[in-house]
Amino acid sequence: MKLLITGASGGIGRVLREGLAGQYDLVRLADVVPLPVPPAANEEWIHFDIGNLAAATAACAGIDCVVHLAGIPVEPRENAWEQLLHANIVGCYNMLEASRLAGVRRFIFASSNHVVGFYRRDRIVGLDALPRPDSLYGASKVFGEALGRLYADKHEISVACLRIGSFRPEPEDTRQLATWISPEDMVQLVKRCVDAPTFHFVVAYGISNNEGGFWTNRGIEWLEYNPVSRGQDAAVRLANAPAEDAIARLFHGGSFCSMNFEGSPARID
Ligand code: 15L
Repeated sequence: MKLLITGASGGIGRVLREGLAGQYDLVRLADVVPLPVPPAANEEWIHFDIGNLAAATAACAGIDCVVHLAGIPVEPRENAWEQLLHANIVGCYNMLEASRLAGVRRFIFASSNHVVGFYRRDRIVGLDALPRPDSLYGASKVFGEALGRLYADKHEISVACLRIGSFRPEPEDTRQLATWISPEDMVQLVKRCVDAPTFHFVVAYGISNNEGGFWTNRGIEWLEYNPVSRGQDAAVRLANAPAEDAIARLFHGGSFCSMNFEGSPARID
């Protein structure tokens, strides 16, 4: 099994690299910035911009599974559309199309919980919920998931879309008690998707074993993702954390929902 990890120098990339070390024949690590630690014996470093299809295709040569983490991981405050268009829309298309051209058979996409950010917190959402993005960032991830579905159905690439919650060493605020995914669980989830017997298309919520979570992975027990960390263990430490604003606390996406909000909460069921 030969992996390509895009965004390998980022927060999730670094943790995956460490957590998957020595387990695959090759891990090709791609980023536009250098790796914090030089490549080990079964690793390669490759520098390319995901905006460049030819470079992306070359990066996919000989690869069995792409783990696509690269992209803008937040709602940018400035030039949001231009930044997201390049990194999350064009970049995601290029990586899927490069995978097709290079004969990659499996693609794991770092999607986000912000594809369902405008669901109300009293509603637990499963894997078949319609998208309700809370930001341009969330909408860019909806696009990535849709494109993934297309490449699974039309080009027979196995695609996994991981709706990652709050990836942090520890929960940092009260919302993250529900949305947290620990580094350990993140590694487990990606590894399950890499190692699973052939599948067609799957969506999974990237969350730890949190009490009071907003999302359920019911229906994909076959993936055998069994998170071990528990957000609630940080509840006492966060008892006096600042309260969320009036819009953020209504919806799954928290502060992504209140950013630039001009709507009427009563109309959002
Ligand atoms: C995300 O998708 C972001 O990448 C991350 O930085 C967090 O903000 C996270 O969602 C979250 O919802 O907490």
